[in-house]
Amino acid sequence: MTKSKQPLSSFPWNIPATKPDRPLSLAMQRLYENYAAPRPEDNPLFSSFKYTKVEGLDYRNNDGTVSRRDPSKIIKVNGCYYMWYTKRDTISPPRGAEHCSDTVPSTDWDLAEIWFATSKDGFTWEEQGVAIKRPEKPLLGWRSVSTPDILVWEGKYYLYYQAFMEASGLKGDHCPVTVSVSDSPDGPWAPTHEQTVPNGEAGAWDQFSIHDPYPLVYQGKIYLYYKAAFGERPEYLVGNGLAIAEHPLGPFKKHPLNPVLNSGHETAFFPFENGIAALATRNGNENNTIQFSPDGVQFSIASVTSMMPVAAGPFIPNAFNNAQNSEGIQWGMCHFSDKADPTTKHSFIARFDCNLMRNGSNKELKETDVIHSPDVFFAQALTPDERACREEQFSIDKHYD
Ligand code: AAL
Repeated sequence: MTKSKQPLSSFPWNIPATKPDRPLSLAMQRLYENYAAPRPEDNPLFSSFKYTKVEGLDYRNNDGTVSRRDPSKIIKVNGCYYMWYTKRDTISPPRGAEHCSDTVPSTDWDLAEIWFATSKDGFTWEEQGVAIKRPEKPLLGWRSVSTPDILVWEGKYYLYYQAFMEASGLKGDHCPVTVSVSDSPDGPWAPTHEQTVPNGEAGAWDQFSIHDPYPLVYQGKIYLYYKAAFGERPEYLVGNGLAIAEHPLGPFKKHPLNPVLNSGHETAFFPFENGIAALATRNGNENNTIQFSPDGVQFSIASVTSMMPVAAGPFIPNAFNNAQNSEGIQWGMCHFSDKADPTTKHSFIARFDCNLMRNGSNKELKETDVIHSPDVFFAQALTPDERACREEQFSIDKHYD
């Protein structure tokens, strides 16, 4: 006699492609409601990341006097990839706000200029020279110009960047954003000397700084994302806001719902399908997530990942064409900051690869079980003070006797 098949009471072995019609734990509900697919391998906005050191950029034996960081998004012009970045070439590594001078930098991005490099393959780069020099005092950015990003609009090129009027670290990392214009990615660049994205009004979350300007063209307008850290340190948050303009020189109108991302430092944004995706790397409850917004404003977590690129500047083929059926990103440049030895502190630019492609049939770079070498963990060692404090606490803590 054959046993009649009973309806299964357990969650099935064969992963249902859509939400099954049965009671679900919150976790399993999220799996079906919050993500594009239950398996990350099938989620176009999930990726693991791989890194490659690049050829062609010299760091003076890593002595800390040369630093390159915060690469822009990458664009391709006449078969050549272009990136712009902060370059510091100073007589010493950063010495902190107390010890800085006209020639000694306070931070890694103090006394910096904006340089650019080109590449045929994204692995070997050729530095082409300075794009934006520090202007004469008291013009905007006389102390330092840093953290650039690029916009192409109606045949012209616009570089947005942080313009410091004092050494960063003196009061905070205070600066507005300005813009320079050129007819060619090779320059020359004409500075506007204007605060293109000004700081917020007194008391606002972005009152002191507009960091990491990141322009895209979306819905026929310039959507410029930016970061600000707010709250008195050490109790602060890092948020990302949006400022929208009809012309690259502004006026930029800040979105009333700012901040639009509650986490993410040096956040990279890219058009994806008909919306905007973001790499929320570092800082905040939602660090290490990739997020998506159907309208460029309302972001939700699309995936949780690890080892995300710091200060990512992806190659975005269609950054400026209104995010229509956008494919996504596969690689870009990022930076690593070598802070282990304060006497040689600097950053260097490297390449990352990922798979954040829509309709990607290829399943490479979708690894959720990324294993680090023990060194990575032990590099996060307790400081001597933290260890002493824990030893003391443990010796008096009788709760576990
Ligand atoms: C980076 C960026 C901005 C900050 C500083 C240089 O991480 O967020 O550019 O001002 O650090």
